[in-house]
Amino acid sequence: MNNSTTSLPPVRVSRVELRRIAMPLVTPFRTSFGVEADRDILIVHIEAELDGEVVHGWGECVALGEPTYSAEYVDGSQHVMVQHLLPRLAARALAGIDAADVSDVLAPVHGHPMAKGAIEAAVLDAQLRAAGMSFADLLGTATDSDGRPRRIPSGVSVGIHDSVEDLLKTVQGYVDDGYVRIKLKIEPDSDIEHVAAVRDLIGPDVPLQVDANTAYRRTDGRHLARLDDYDLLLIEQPLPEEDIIGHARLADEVDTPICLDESLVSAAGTADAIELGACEIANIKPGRVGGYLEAIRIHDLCLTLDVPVWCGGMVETGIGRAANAALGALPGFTLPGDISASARFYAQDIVTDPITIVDGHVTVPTAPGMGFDIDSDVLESVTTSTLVVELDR
Ligand code: OSB
Ligand code: MG
Repeated sequence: MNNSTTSLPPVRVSRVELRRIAMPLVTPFRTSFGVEADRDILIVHIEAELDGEVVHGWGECVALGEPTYSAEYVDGSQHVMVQHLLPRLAARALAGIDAADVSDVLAPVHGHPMAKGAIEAAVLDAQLRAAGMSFADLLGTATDSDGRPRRIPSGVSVGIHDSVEDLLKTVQGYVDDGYVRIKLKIEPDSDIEHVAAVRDLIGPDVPLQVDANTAYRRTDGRHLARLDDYDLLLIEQPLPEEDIIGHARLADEVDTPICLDESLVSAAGTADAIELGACEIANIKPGRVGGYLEAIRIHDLCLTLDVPVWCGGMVETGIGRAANAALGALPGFTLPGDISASARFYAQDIVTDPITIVDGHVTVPTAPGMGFDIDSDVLESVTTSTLVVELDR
């Protein structure tokens, strides 16, 4: 796949359904920016047509309920889609559009990568379904070199716990589930002691990393260097997203590799962060960078520059989770991703074949489209509102 086309036949899109769903989490998920107990998720459903056949396409917008991870939030994503993105897309979509065109058409609107990425994903899903091809086939990640179904190692992201005792119980549960890598959410006052206790529990051989979601300041270098004692794979996004130079300085002060999440919103910006020495490892999240196609470009860039990458998550349903698993099997993804089982977050997923883990691994899904099929009954039961946008009026 090159930059300007997916090489799939374009589809005509006439109708877009914006569906909001309410998804309770199995346990509240606490990060340095807040606690999430229910996900309010915007699903983009397009009705498309190719050679007289109707095809559907689905994309998940990963924006959270509040603008606390990044500036996007789900009400804002829906608003920008209805008022600014879909009107700009309408003419092209009606005439026939390729997913690779979406970001160019939407480029006049600044920001809103999660909203744009969800639309692009829905178009790509429809094109792939029309072609009877999976995203993994398009990427070449469906099978390993022996032709067997491809499996990728699965890591789990563990929220901040008030007590170390509770944290250890939670972590032990995930180790028992088979997860091959543990990521601890941290913040000042819930960091060194928590990491030390978890390292002691899991022993030296289980890969461990931490994610601060911007909770530290430039002056915290010496404090964060204390994490060097626990053999962590990486420290994810310690400083505010715009502080690239601060991350570069931290990378000199701390032995543990510095990984960026929030700071990376495009391939161009990722190249700059790497050149400045701020990004020793990259977390690639398709929603944060405007879609799967930009995510692939960042992967390709990092592979060329020898920067290890891994696939992040945004507590996705089976829609985003399936696509992340196909993406996360590309060769540059040399570290386990936050691609856990659907059941780590949801008692009931909205897809017919939710992601599971077996022996610590996820099998790359190969269903036509982005790798999932919608369970319409479940989807209906969790839908809180539906807004239809007809592109021909
Ligand atoms: O920073 O990686 C993050 C969840 C929501 C928002 C930001 C982040 C996360 C996670 C969970 O860490 C990742 C997942 O398992 O989906
Ligand atoms: Mg993160």
